[in-house]
Formats: sequence, C-alpha cells, structure tokens
Amino acid sequence: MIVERKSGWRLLIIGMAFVVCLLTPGPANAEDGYRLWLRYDPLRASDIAGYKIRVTALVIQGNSATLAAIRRELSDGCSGLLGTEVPNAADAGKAGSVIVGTPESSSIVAGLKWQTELARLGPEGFRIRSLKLGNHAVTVIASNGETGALYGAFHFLRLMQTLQPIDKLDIAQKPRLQLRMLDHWDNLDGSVERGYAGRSLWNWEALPGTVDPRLRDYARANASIGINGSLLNNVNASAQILTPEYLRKVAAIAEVFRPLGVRVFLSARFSAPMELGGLKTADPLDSAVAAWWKKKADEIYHLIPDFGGFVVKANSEGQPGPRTYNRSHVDGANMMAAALAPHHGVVIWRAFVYDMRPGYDRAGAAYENLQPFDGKFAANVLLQVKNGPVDFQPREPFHPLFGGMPKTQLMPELQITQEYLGFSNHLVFLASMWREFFDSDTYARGPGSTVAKVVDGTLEGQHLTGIAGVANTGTDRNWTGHDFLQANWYAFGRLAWNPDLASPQIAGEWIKMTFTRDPQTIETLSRIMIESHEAVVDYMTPLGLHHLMWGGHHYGPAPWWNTFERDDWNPVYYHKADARGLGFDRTETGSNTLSQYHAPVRKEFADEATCPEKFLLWFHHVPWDYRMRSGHTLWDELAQHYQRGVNWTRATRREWDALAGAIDPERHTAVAKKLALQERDAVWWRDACLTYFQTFSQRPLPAGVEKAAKTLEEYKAKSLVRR
Ligand code: GCV
Repeated sequence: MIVERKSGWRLLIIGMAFVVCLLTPGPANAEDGYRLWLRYDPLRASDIAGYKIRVTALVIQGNSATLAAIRRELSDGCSGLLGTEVPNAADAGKAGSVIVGTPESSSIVAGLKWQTELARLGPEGFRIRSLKLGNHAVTVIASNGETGALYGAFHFLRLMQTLQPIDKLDIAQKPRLQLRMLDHWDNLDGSVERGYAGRSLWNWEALPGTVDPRLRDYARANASIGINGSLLNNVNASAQILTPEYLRKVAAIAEVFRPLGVRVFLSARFSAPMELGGLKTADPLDSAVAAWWKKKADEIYHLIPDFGGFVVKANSEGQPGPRTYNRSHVDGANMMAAALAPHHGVVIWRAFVYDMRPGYDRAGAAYENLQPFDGKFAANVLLQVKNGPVDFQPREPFHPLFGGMPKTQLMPELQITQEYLGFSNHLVFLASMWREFFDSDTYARGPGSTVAKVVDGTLEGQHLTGIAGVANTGTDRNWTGHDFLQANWYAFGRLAWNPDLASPQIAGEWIKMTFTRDPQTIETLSRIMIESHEAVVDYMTPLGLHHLMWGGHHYGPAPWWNTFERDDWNPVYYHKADARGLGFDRTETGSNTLSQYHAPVRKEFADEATCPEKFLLWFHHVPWDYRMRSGHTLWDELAQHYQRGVNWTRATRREWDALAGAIDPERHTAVAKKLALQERDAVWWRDACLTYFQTFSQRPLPAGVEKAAKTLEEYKAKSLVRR
C-alpha cells in the first residue's frame, strides 16, 4: 500500500510538473541567456491591464521582408507579454489597433498626412502616437523608411517590457549617429581575435549554402537597439574575404541581415591587389591599383547592393598600407574611397597607428600621424579613432584627435569585448566608461565642446557620422560568455542611437528586459552595474595607471614586464616606477603629448593640483609621498584603491548570493561562478601590483590593505603560464 501511495504521489507530481511545463512559455532552456533582452514572457496581470485594451490587433499593411519582420516581432512580443494572442488585422476597425508602416506601405499612415514630420525624422527615425481613428483609440508607429518602422516597433515593445505607460504616446526619435556598427574581429578560420564568448558566429565553411538561423537572431538583437552595420571580418584582414568565393558567402549573410536593417562591411587588406590581383604593387597612386579596387567594388556591389564599405587598418601593427610606398594615409584612404563613391559606400580608415620611434610616447602617435591630414580626406571617408590615446585601457582620457580634427569626420571606436577588462569573466558595465568619454569636454570651440558633439557632427557640421564597437559576441549559448556582459552590447546600441543617454537609464531598461522587474532587485543590480567600472579600475589600473597587463593575452597583471621587443608593448614603459615615484610624465617636462589637447584641457591636466586624480599617473610622474586631495600619500592611496576594488568584488558576491530567490537558478549560478573568478582576479591584481610597486616605494602597506599571499617571484611565474 505504502508503495502504491508513493507512486500515486509521484504520478501526481509528474502530472503537475507537466502542466507547469505546458504553461511555462518559451523553450525548456529558456534561462540560458539566449533570448538576450528580447524576452517576451507574460507580464504580471496587474501590469497587463492597461496594455490589453491598447493592444488588441496589429495592422501592418504591405508585404516586404522588413514588414514581415515587424509583424513577426510585434506578434511574438505583444502576444508573449500580454499572455494572449494579439491577432493581425487588415484594417484599424477596432479600438486598440497598433498600426505600423510607412506612407508607402500603409494607406492608414499615408492618410495621417505626417509627411513633413516623418521627412524630418528620416528613414530610420520614427513617430509613435496614441490617437483616435474614427471612434477608436489606436496607436500608430510610423516612419518614412521600413527600418525606422522596425525601430519604432522595438521601441514600442520596450515600453511594455519596461512597464511604461502606452496610453498617451507622443514620441519622435531619430538616431543621432548615422553608422552604428558592430566590428567583429573574426578570422576566416572561425577564431575571434580578442573574443571571449566562443567562436565566430559566421560559419564560413557552411556558407553560402547554409546560413545558421542564429544569424537572424543576431540581426534582430541589433535592430532592437538600432545597430545598422556589421563588420564581418578582423581588421587584421585576410585578402581572401575579397575573393569571389567569399563574397558569395558574405552576400548570403547580407541577405539575412537586410530585412532587419543591418548592412555588412568588410575589412580590406591594403595589399589585396597584389595578393589577389597579381599586381606588383599596392601603391595607391598606381593607376592599376586604383583600377583593381574599382573593379572589386563593382563586383561587391553587384552581389551586395547595400554593401556598407571598407574598414582599413593600414600601417598599423605590421599591416600593409600606403606608407609602405611612401604615400600618405590620405592617398590610401581617398583612392579606396573613389572606388566606393559611385556606389555610396564609405571607407572607414583606422587611426590606430603608432610606429615606434626611440623615446616617443605612444599616446601621442596617432595624433602625430593623422592630425596633419585634417581636411584632406574625401567626403566618404571616416577616420575611426579609439576612445583613448593608447588602447582600450580600463580608463583613459579622451583621445586628443577628438576636437583636434575639425574638418574630418571622426568615428569613435569603442571596445565592447573586454580585452583589457578581464575578458568575459569580469562584470563591468561599460556604459559608465563610455559616458565619461562622451561627456569629456574637448574645448575645441570653447566650453561645452563635448566629445558627444564632435561625434554627432553638431560641433563642426559634419555630414557623415558613425560609431563602432568591437563586438563581444560569439557562439556561446548566451552570446557574450557572461550574462551581464550582454548589457554592454545593449548599452553600445543605445548610446550609438543617443550618446546622451544616462547609464542608470540604460542599466534599468536592460535589467527589466533581461532579468527582473522587481523594483528592489533592479535597484541592487543597477547599483552593482553602475559601480562596476570604477571598481575594476580600482583593482587593475587606479589613478591613471595603464597597460599593466601581461603582453600577449592581456589577462592578469604583469607590471614588471619588460622583455617585449617593442618598448611600448611593455608595462614598464607606461608606469615608469622608480625610487622617486610613479607615472608617465606627458607634460612639458616629459613627452609633452599633453600639448595635443586644447589649452583649457591642457592647463587642467598639466598641473598636478588640478589634474583629475583619476588621470594623475597618466600625465604625471608623481613622488611616492605626494599628498593626494584626501591627505594620504600617493603610495597609501594607491594601495587603498586596490583594496577598495577587491572589497567591491566581495561585497558584490554577497549581494548576488542574497538574490538567489530573485533570479532564475541557471543564470544565478552562472553569474555566481563568474563573480568568484572576478574576486580571485581582483586579489591577484592587487597583490601582484602592490608587491611589485612596493619594491620601488619601499613603504609599508597602509592599515586596511591586506598583505599579499605570495612573493613577487611567484606572481611573476604565474603570469607566464596563465591564460
Ligand atoms: C585587431 C590591440 C589589440 C589587437 C587589435 C589592435 C587593433 O593592439 O591587442 O588585437 O588588432 O588593438 O585595434 O587593431
């Protein structure tokens, strides 16, 4: 009997589990992070009430692939969020109709006579309004372009995902920047340079015959945040991507991206005319070379009519370029631009150029190389400049080229993948770092000449604008390796759309869409995210230190490193620790690359007393006993920063553990594991750096800073073997 009773219970439990499974939306592995922020699970009944009467039918006239994508997204999104199917309808004969389209695709939109307003917003902008059609309260999402209508649809869904009211909408938006690109440093063998989330998303072997369905989801995610371009291959480019065989593969990808408004770009190897065309030279002033690029451009546009253009890394880190032939960057860029111009394509020329000279300062190299060419680049060339003057360090001052080339269209390059920020192991919300960058005042045209204004073209009246982010995506199921790092992909897109968005707003949106709508949990997660960048700077490179990582893989600390053949690849070149003090003197008494900034910035940074302490050791070599604004000595303050970073990782782990019931178990466990690695690494950074710098400072650790567990020799040995 007892046995029978037990099995009866068992059956009941299995039966109940089955019912729960049937009622649970989404696939069984719903919490594996695959759905990113596009999770359309039902909202709570209390939240839905106001939405249901406003969303009773979808009216999307027309038949293009983009309109089909809008229909599918809104249908999945609205039905999912409201927990009931929202049908498609042919006309707006019902209260609660959501009408989407352009004046061309939709007779209803055309009838509203919004042409002037829609023309002002452009083909990617959109208008969303609550209004009455006849007697019915409806919502209209309209744009002059179908991509704009798609962006409007995603915006509408985001309003519900983030629990915003939708009954009195009057929204008009357009992107502030024109090119909003993800740059993939993906190699043709499937590996990803500086990728920490699996392999490349593009399966070149299977293409063009088989296109992974995942690519549609990738493009969808991009479209949801307004990203409209994707550079498919590494800027350390192989010429092979330009062969007919590979161009057909690229065309197959472009086909999938097109309905979602994402255009493809390719990195072009400057020497391709030699490697593929058999020419003896790649000299940009050679007519056969120019003719080769022209023919190549024609071939590409024949296959991919909306091809975006070329990204070129030239004469940088061993890549070929015009300087190989004693020609200038302008000669190279403009020659390629001429080939693309008839097709309305662009050349994105990278400013990451830093040929080493004895005694030079790498932080000043790009400016020295490119600034003299201001005003000389063709109208379809953008100069792509990293946010800081060295290389995506945890914190850098803004690059002096921003504000330094008023007659050139500058396009910032941000790094979403965390080459120098703990790979996909460390939780760092990069929106805070990017905010600091956009808000930096260049003083190019007096106070208020922020980087955001340089970049969006308003400061100097640029016509072509853009931004690129080096992607952190890969074949990992959750796309980015760490569930929280999806937030950086999201934040990049949102800031590319509007570089003035505040980081807490972006964090809040993302958390609600991705993790939870519980106000208290949102508050905790948002605070953790906002604090995270400063914390990572604290335990890696506080007070303006930079480039302390070990050379090749860039993971973990090795401030002692001095054996790379190039001085400027060695950490000792950057921190310049000695018995007197620490830091790189970039003032008049040192490299004087501070002179590349406009006078007010220069003046502020040049004086130790006014230089923001977060940049102190970037611009100054400071004595160990220098009094910081807190009253502590430099040495003590440095040590306290390192400790503070470690403390943050510990506190964050405790807070995360306490959220066990508030976050789904799969992602809670996955993130907890990553946070444990982050604490381990923070301790490693603190101990390795302080133990090493102490050999110069010869001072004891201040109270509250923990002693290292190992000797300097042991830390040195560790950096040799770790990945
Ligand atoms: C794609 C740094 C990285 C390289 C990268 C280079 C660049 O040096 O370590 O991996 O190469 O920047 O941006 O070109």
